[in-house]
Amino acid sequence: MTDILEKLSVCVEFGKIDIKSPYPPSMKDQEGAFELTKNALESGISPGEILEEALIPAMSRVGQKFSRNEIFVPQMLMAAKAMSSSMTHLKPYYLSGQAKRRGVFIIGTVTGDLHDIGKNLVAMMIEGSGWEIVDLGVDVSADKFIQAAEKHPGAVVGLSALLTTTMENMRKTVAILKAKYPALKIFVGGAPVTAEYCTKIGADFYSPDPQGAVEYLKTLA
Ligand code: B1M
Repeated sequence: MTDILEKLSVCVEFGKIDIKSPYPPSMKDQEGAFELTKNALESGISPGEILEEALIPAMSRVGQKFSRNEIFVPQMLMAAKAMSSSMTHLKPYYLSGQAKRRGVFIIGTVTGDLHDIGKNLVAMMIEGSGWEIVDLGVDVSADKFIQAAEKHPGAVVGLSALLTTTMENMRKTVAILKAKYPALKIFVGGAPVTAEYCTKIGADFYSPDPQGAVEYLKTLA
């Protein structure tokens, strides 16, 4: 890994958002994830490398430390903010190169779940592959998904869940949506979700990552 990606990964892991950010105190006045991402892109490192080699491994380390009670929610939140500041530079790359919209993809994180980094990533990748995105945000009720499906006939719906406790809300949302729109294609994902769970709750497709989502959607449009 290049020096710049290593530094970026450390910034995300420790929640250093940008040069002005006072947190963490040990990194005061140093460039943060915002500047380093910009520098990395300017030096020719691809958005994919930045994501795969710096950002995702950093968030994975954050998760492991949180599991071991070595860090707590505030630190995790700062790491998420640093990752989001990096993503502001990557987003235009994911959005470029689209000729025409292939369809509408409605996406949201299910009720009770506030995690949106992975969901945003999936949305960006799908948008970059030519789909119009209707992003309903986080903590999205089944009603909101229904309203969006009504407004966009023929759309595909994507549900994200990051907590084992909110997987049940994913199941309920799928059941409500399928009862109203049996032909609606529903895509599920998020760290605790599996292919088996997808089948069990009657969703149509599961992918552990954004690329799988993009590939699946290619088969539909
Ligand atoms: Co939370 N959190 N969190 N958290 N958090 C996890 C998920 C956790 C695994 C950490 C841990 O314990 N190791 C754990 C869940 C445990 C469990 O349920 N088994 C956890 C917990 C417990 C909690 C709280 C309950 C903590 C508390 O308050 N005590 C709380 C819950 C709040 C709520 O939602 N109601 C909470 C809060 C938070 C923050 C707000 C501080 C922050 C979220 C900020 C935000 O999203 N804006 C946060 C963060 C940052 C994390 C970790 C560290 C990172 C998540 C992340 O962004 N990963 C996470 C640990 C971890 O995952 N390593 C953790 C990077 C992202 C790119 O990956 O979201 O998995 P991910 O998305 C992937 C795939 O899953 C997939 O593609 C993405 C890219 O590869 N994917 C899809 C995701 N959605 C998809 C949809 C698809 C297809 C693929 O189709 C539709």
